Amino acid sequence: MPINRRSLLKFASAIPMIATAPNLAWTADDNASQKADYTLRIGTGLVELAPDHIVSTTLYNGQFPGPLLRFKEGQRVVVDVQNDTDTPELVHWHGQMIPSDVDGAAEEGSPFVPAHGMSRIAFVPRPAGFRFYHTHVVAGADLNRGTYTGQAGPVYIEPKENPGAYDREVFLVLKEFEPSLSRGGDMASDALVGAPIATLQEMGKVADEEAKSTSKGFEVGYELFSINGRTLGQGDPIRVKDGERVLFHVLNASATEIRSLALPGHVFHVVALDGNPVPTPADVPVLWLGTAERISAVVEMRHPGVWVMGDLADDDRSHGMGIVVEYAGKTGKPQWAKPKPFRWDYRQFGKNDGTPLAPDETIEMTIVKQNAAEHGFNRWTLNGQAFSMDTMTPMFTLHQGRRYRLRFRNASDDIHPLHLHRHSFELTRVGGKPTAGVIKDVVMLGGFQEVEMDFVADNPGDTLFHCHQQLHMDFGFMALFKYA
Ligand SMILES: [Cu+2]
Repeated sequence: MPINRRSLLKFASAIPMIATAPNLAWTADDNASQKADYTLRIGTGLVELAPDHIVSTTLYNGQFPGPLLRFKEGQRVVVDVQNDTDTPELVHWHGQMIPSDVDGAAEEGSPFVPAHGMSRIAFVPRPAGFRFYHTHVVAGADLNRGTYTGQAGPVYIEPKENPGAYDREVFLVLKEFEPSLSRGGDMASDALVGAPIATLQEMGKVADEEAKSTSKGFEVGYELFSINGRTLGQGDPIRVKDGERVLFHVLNASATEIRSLALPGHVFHVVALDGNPVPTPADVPVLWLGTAERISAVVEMRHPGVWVMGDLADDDRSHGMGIVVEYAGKTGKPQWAKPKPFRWDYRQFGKNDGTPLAPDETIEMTIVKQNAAEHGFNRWTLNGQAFSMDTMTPMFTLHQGRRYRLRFRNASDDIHPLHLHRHSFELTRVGGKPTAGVIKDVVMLGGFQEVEMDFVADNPGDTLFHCHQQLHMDFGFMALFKYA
C-alpha cells in the first residue's frame, strides 16, 4: 500500500482526480455512459501521521483528507462512489441544499453504496462556499466505522463571483486518529459565551437522579491528533512571506471533539462561517469549532518567525494538533505562546442591532442525557424521545415556504454541535441575546444553555436534524423532519 506523501501546498491546490470509466453495478442516474466528474473510492488505507505513527483506517481515494473537490455553483456534477469495503457506506454532502436521495443519509431515504459495489450520484452543487463530504453511517460502539475513520474531505463550491482579497488559500482539516472508549472526558468548558440556565441545570439534576447508573457513559478519547493528516512538526510547514494575506479554510473533521486554533502574534479575520460570508467580518485571537463546523479567515502575515498554529489544549497539541507556519528566511524551533482566554460568540459576526424576521412557527426541543442507559453509553432524548433507527419515525412536519424557529434547550453539561441537513439556518439567539444574519449549518450549543435559529422550509424532502457528535447521534440525538 503506497503511503501518500502529499505536501500541504500540493493539497491546497489539489487537482481534481481524473475519473476512470466506471463499471456500473447499480446506478441512480440515467446517464451511465457519461463519464463521472469525480470518483471517490472508499477503502482501507494508511495515513502517515508521522514516520513512527502510521495508522490503518478507511479513506477516500487512499488519502487523508479525501481529495479537495472544487465544484461550480449551479453546475451539475456526477460523482461515482466505489465502495471497496465489506460494509454498506454513505457519502453525505454536508452543507449542501440537494435532494434527499443524494444527500447521503439513510434516515432521509438515500440508498447505501453497497459493499463492494458502486453508486453514481448526480446533483447541482449549492450554495457557494466551503462545504465537505463525510461518511454518514452509524458507528455505535464500533470505532472503526463512521466519522471515527478517515472518511472526510473538503468541498469548495466556487461562487459566481469571487470577492476575496487574499494572496493564497490554504485548507486545514483537523482530525484525531486511534480512538478508544473511556470513562469521562475533558470537554472545553471555557469555549462559549453565555451562562448556564438554572432551570436546565435542575432538569439535568433530575435526569441524573433518575438514571439507573450512577456513573456517566462512555466517551471517546484519541491517541493521535493531526492537521491535514500530519502530526505537528511532520510534513511541510505552511510557508509564508511577510505581508502576505492567507485565507485559511478550517474544517473540524473530528467525530466527537470541539477544537480551538491559535497562531501566536497573529489574528484571524473571520470572513465566513460554515462557508457562508458573515455580515460583520471580525478579528479574533482564537477560533473555536464544533464538530463539522468550518471557519474561513484571513491572516495577515506581519509577525516574522517560525510559529506553531495549534490547539489551545496542551495535551492535544503535544499529541499532534497543530501545524508549523514558517516565514521566508526564518529558521529555528517553532514557537508557541498561549493566548489569553477567549470565549467564542457567534453574535460578533452578526448584523449590528440585527433583529431576525418573525417566524411562522416555533419548534422547541429539550435535550436530556440518560447516563449510561444503553450498554454503558449515554442515551440522548429530544422532548423525551430517543430517535429509533428501526422505525425512523418523523418527529415534525414542515410546510413548504414557512419560516421555522428552532429553540433548543440543553439540559446536559455537554456542548452539542447541532446540524440540520439540506438547509441553512440563521442564528437568532445565542447566549441569551438576540442576533441576526449569521447563516450556518452547524451551531454549538453550550452546556445548560439555549440557542435559537430560523430556517425556511424551501427544499422539500425528508430532512435530518442531529447532533454532529458521533456518540450523541448514534445514541438517540436525531430527529426527522417531513414535508407535508
Ligand atoms: Cu451532542
